[in-house]
Amino acid sequence: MPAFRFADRMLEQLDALGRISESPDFLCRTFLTPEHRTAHETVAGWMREAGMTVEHDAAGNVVGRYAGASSGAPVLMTGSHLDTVRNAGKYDGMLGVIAPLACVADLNRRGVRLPHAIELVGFANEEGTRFGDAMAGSRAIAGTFDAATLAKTDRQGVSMGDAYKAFGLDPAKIGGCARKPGSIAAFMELHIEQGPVLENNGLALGVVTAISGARRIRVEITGLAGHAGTVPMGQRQDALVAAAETVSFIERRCTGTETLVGTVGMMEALPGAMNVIPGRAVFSVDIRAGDDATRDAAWADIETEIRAICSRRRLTVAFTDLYRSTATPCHPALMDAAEAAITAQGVTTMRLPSGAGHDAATLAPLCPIAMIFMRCTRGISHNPLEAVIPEDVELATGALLHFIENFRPVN
Ligand code: HGY
Ligand code: MN
Ligand code: MN
Repeated sequence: MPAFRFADRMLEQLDALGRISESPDFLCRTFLTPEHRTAHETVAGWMREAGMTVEHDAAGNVVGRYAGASSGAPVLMTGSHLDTVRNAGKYDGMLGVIAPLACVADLNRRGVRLPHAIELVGFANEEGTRFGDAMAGSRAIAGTFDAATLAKTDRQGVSMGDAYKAFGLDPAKIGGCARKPGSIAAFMELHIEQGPVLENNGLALGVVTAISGARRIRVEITGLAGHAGTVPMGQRQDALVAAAETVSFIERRCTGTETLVGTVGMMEALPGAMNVIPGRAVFSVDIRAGDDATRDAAWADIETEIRAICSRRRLTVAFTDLYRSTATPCHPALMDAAEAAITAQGVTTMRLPSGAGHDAATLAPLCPIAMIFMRCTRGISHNPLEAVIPEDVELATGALLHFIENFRPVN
């Protein structure tokens, strides 16, 4: 006898998706790879079992549809991403696909048709792990996909456009994924919080108020490679030392301002030999804040400081913008509906911003958006230690089902 109405099956499905990885050693499932296809086809099978029709769209998303009581009914869209970061946890994104799937399966079991249709999307490339640029799947649906993105290349030099073709998709058809304005009544995303706030407040679920806007920049510092044993310390043009100074400055500049965060997640010292002074340093900067002005002011200071460090050390520097998203508020009436759905589960809740980016923010130009956060253990995410409490999964899915069943379009 299952312990829960939803969570037992859901946790099995999340475990199954957690085993679909490019590496036997850790979870990594990136854009336009065989593992992308396997995960999407697995979810498509579950969608069909739940009574949905399924489409794999030209952008690489998997889209399930549960018709409403009448044709032409407005559409409530929900979902999240099925791709992951490297060495990922198995709930970031996937929870937001498996929970609505459980909701639709329950509606289908009960023979319930709602005044609105439900579209459940497993988005592609929310993380941007392979090409740096993120949100390709949700941008395609929102109608904001930029074809210039197709020129972005992965570490092997493969462009996104070529990867689409190798995957069997025609990038020229991505524009056709765009939903017409007004065709989607709202988008609701359930996601783990990926931070400690809910847990610190002893709460299982929260209502998201706004989603931070992020910028990702690639920085390449060039000096002069040299012999580690012969070049005196005062005569070096060491690119890695300049990069190290930069990382410390980023931490100082981003500390002390509410919602502002700065991260250097990737760093390469080239040519990468122990007895060679690094002639090049290539690294990523991820900078975010609750409002774009705070974020952009911080980046302006960081860029100025990098240029000063390089000038002092007789180095050159090049910046490449990889990704940019804007800080996005959630819809007030949908936040109220989400709060009502949570309290209907017999628990209290709170409202909180999201420091993480989400497909929901990308869909904001298309329709009103809302998010429900679910507690994750110690707030850990983007890490295989990511963990959830089955009772929370049950509560979150009950709240999501309440939101879905009671949804009414907002203006
Ligand atoms: O980076 C993010 O905020 C999200 O995990 N893509
Ligand atoms: Mn993530
Ligand atoms: Mn995510």
